Amino acid sequence: MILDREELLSSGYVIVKDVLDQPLLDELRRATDGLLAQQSADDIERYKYQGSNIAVAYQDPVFARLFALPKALDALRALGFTSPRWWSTFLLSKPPHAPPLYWHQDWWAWDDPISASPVPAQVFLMYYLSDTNPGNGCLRVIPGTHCRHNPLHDLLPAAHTRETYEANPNSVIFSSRPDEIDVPVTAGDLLIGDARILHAAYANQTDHHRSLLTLWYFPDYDLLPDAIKAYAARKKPLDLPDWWSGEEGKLMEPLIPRYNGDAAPATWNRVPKLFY
Ligand SMILES: O=C(O)CCC(=O)C(=O)O
Repeated sequence: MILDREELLSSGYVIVKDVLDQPLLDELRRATDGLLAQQSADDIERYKYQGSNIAVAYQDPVFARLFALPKALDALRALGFTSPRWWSTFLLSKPPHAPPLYWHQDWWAWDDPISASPVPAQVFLMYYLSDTNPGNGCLRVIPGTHCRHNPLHDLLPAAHTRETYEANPNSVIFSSRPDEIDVPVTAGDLLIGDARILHAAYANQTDHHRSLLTLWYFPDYDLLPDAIKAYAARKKPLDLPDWWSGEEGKLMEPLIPRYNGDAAPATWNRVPKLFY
């Protein structure tokens, strides 16, 4: 697989075509529709701009197969990353006629000097489970904002906080930006992006839901500062399912971030500042 590392480093994202085959897409649709059906009314209201915000881990073995998908790990290798670790996954599903998602970025350790590196410490791997376009809620990005200041940075609150969940729909955080571009994809494509890039999503104006699985990885864990590793590895061990002793558990083991040193964990700070 040949991918352009320079494109990721300069624009902040790349698209890899046809990563999920039809049977895997079908399995993921079945598993994610099952999770969506269990949402509480409170969560549906709280996460209305994201559509849903469901933590996905080992509810179904198909998710472990997705997190360890050889084609996706090959894509990371082709981009020059050699020690990937999976951190978390969220199901963001816009119901029919859902509002747009606010502009934001998702990096969380802005006090650490690694935040100013041209190379991403953390990336998202996004899999949309249906074709996307501006009419059903495709992604929008402002290229280059993962490492360059943009006027929008000065207008945004920290992402995924009460301030964004309860934002007025007329707020600037939903505005059209002169330098934004649309990122429509075909179901099964893989969108890899720098956690620092400014992004948003259109409203879903259709009668069908639009589901997205966002997988978070540290693409080169071995190169990260100890403080980031210490934070990444401290997540409470999940209750492992019965199937962990089988094939899928073996696939996941090398992808789990671990840290045995004694560095203090990095501080959580989602407000960008190192560009200034
Ligand atoms: O829904 C989308 O297309 C993007 C979701 C996202 O970026 C987020 O919730 O952080």
